[in-house]
Amino acid sequence: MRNAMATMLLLSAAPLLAQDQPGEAWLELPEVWPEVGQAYVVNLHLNTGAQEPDTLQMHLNFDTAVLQLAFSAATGFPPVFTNPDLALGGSLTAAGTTDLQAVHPGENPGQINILRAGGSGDAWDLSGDIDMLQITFHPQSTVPTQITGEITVLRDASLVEIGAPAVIAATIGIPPIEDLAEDILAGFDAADANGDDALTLAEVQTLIPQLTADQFAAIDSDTSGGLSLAEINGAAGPAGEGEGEGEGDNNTNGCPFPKGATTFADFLNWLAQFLFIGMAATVLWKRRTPLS
Ligand SMILES: [Ca+2]
Ligand SMILES: [Ca+2]
Repeated sequence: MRNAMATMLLLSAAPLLAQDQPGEAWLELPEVWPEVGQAYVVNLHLNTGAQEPDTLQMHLNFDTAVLQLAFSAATGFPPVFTNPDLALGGSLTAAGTTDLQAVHPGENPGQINILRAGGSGDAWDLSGDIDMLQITFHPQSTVPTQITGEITVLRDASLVEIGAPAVIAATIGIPPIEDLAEDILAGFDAADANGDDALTLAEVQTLIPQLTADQFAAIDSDTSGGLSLAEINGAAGPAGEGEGEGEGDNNTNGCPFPKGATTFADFLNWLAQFLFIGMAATVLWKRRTPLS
């Protein structure tokens, strides 16, 4: 379970691929980890399918203890915080679209509301994967946090709904080394391009583009420049070992089952095969025994 959670964390921390369902929105994240004091620019995409939308309503939520918008200024009354860093995406700008409202409400600084109230005959002249917004955050911390939200309304020029209400979610922040190790473990074979049973920094970065040399070094305990399964298992901690076993933390090198999920899993696999062969042999033996 933890493995799966860690994988989810990383998958969402990596730049997200385009969604293929009309009506979906998603966040494209930078290929670097967030840093306190460094602008962190997130791009919001929207897939309108083949339709040219005319009406849009969506919102995003984020934790202001971890993420703050780069700049906010109150305008009008009641105060509405309009953020210049909520820049329109390239494709919207190219289409000459200036009527998208993106507001950062003063009464709820952890929310961005995005609205485009159109009407029949007032459709945007664009479709497909649209760059909606570029949102500049200033990370206050690098702990993993989520940006969530949803599209509630997306309609075409005939006011036909495009897709269904869709959830928007991404996790950003730097996972602990043991979570990183678990994700490397899960993608080990795919990342080991040259099949030498060790992962170089470049190979690991095909899996986790944001992984830094320092994070790599934290797992490369023998400083060989390559990560072996044993090193990654060691960095992954006891999470991968049997939850009910309780033996992982106390394992030493002298133990018949060295610390690591793979080795223990191999043992279980061997045990299952042993039992299966035993059962098969019993069945065969019984079949060969004449009925009396
Ligand atoms: Ca390799
Ligand atoms: Ca090594």
